[in-house]
Amino acid sequence: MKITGASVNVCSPGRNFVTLKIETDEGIYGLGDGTLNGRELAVASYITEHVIPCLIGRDPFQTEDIWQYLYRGAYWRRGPVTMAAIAAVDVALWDIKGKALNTPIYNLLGGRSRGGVLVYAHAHGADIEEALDDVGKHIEMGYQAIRVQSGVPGLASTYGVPKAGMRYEPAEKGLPSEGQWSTEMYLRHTPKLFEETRRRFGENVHLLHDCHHRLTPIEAARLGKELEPYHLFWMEDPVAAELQEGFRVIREHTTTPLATGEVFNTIWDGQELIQRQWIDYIRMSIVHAGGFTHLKKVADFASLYHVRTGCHGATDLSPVTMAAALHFGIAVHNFGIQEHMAHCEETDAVFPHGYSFKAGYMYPGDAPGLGVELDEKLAAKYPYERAYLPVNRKLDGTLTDW
Ligand code: KDG
Ligand code: MG
Repeated sequence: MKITGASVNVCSPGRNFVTLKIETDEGIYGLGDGTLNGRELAVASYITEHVIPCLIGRDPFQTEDIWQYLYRGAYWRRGPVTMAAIAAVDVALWDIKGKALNTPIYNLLGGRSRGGVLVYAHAHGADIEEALDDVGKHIEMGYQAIRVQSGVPGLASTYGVPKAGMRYEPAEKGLPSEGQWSTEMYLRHTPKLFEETRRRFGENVHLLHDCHHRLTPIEAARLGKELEPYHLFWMEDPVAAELQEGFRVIREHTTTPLATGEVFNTIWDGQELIQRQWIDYIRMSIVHAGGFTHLKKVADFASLYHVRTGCHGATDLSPVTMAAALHFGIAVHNFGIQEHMAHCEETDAVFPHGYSFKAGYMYPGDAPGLGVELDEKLAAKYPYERAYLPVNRKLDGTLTDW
């Protein structure tokens, strides 16, 4: 089999997505997601201008060699744009392999290690009461694991909480909006949120929380300690992780489990974190970390150190990545949990898919390959619209992590 052509589709059914389609001489094609929130066109151009010309004529079954060719062959390694482009190619090739062999991708990754993929949903509210109502709604929908975020009294906006009456979607059209941040206010408020959540819902639901890279190690250590009575499934991204050693300080002070890695692109971003057992869950995703070929190696490496997977799955990861994550999650032995932030109706219509949700678990379906399509005609009705993630400032105006 040979690759005969490839094209990049950029569309915006509710939000922007970058999708690669690779075609072969046998009429089989594969899809890959290359979406990088707020930087979509950089990946689209990287793939179109620099990657597609190198793919034509290659055997799509050679996923390892093509991965190495695109990674080592670029000389300029790593980084979110490069790795999202490589992921788009890698996932499309695995989709082709699965279709050609007439089997779902999970069978090529080792087969089923479990019956379903435990997922966590997002609950949020402008204050604790609203957030708790949302937790209740998600429990009624069948979720067994729920991330809880609430507005912080005194702050005009908070990460993870939508503007009144709107669906939560971090990227907004137009130039970046500016949020406000106060660590003091956040640290005073967050333990109360979880105290109330446990009081109302008891211990039979997994609770998660995302600090979104905003604390210093010692601040995160304090929060982790204060959250211990509420037995979180994890505290996510307590600190920005460029400095992996920052996690050592947190780890020395608290038994609250730690998760990080949604912004990592290769194993080298989290190698020390894993090897030193400073984290419990690695959140790297298929789209931002080079596809199945690299993420499988990360998971296998993590398994040696009792670290489990907890892949990023916000709405900026397209249904193509969601399907890929479910094949991955059902197959890898050290799977922990999968994030599930449901897409809007427009997105689901543009990407018809076979995966499903039932009673807290998701299932990849049994279609050959990924089990996701791209309706190109419908996609054309939703042209790309420039959008950015917000930026964040402390109360005195200092720019800080968002
Ligand atoms: O594009 C950025 C979002 O995907 C990110 O802010 C979502 O932190 C996130 C999460 O845990 O889902
Ligand atoms: Mg996060």
